[in-house]
Amino acid sequence: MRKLEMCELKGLIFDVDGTLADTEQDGHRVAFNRAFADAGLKWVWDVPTYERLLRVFGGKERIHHFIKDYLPDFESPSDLQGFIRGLHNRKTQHYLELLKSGAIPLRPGVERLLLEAHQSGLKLAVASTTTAENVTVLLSETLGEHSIGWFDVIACGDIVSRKKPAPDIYEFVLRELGLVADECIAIEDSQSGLLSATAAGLRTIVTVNGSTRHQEFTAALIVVDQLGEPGQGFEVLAGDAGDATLIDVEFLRCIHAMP
Ligand code: XBP
Ligand code: MG
Repeated sequence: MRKLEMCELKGLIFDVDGTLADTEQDGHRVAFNRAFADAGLKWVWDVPTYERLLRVFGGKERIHHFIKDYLPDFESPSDLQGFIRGLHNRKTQHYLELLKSGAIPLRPGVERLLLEAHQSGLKLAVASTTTAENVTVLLSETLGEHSIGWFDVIACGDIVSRKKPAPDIYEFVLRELGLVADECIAIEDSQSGLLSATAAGLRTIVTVNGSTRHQEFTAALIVVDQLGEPGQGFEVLAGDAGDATLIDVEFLRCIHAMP
């Protein structure tokens, strides 16, 4: 039996892309295509292609995978990594511009839950594969710059060498928070994210989106279609939410305390 003090929920760790906001198809994909066009490349990632490419986490890794698997005749420059880094830097500029234009809102229930969790004294963290500036600008554009201060740890991108589905980013966050996995819950949107969080020992809630809805989430505590708002409850896709209609701190404490 777990010790009582180990049962207290102390931290909440959020994935970003697909979890806080639907960033991929209208944000990252568009930014990649703009960067390719800037570089004079005729590469266009349409929606179905990008959906497939999303299996590879990390923008630089995704471009590398595309070159290797989709462009067998591409004459790689001698410094392929440098070439990819240049493209990816340009992509990040385009992505930040999209965020600053207000093109990418938070998903339902995200602002409500972040605010409640912050006010109730839970430690908050981000564990994301994306570039750090993408996260801080998303937060400041949607919630105001002060919201960055709600987070004890914002861990992103190349801060670890192995990206999701490896557990490294969640292990890093736990070390930085000074908490053990048992004291936290992770919130993810994808199978690779779930694998990463559970491999770090974290109990994980999955909030799916259009791209991830049909993935496999057996290891999740519960799978919902959104965090929910009053009057716009979530749909439970797997697991038992009892009478709850949205994910709030009380719900998190209950589900965390379950054996
Ligand atoms: C999702 C990712 C990211 C983004 C693109 O991250 O894999 O790579 O698609 O961002 P998560 P970058 O779900 O872990 O937040 O181009 O900055 O990598
Ligand atoms: Mg995600």
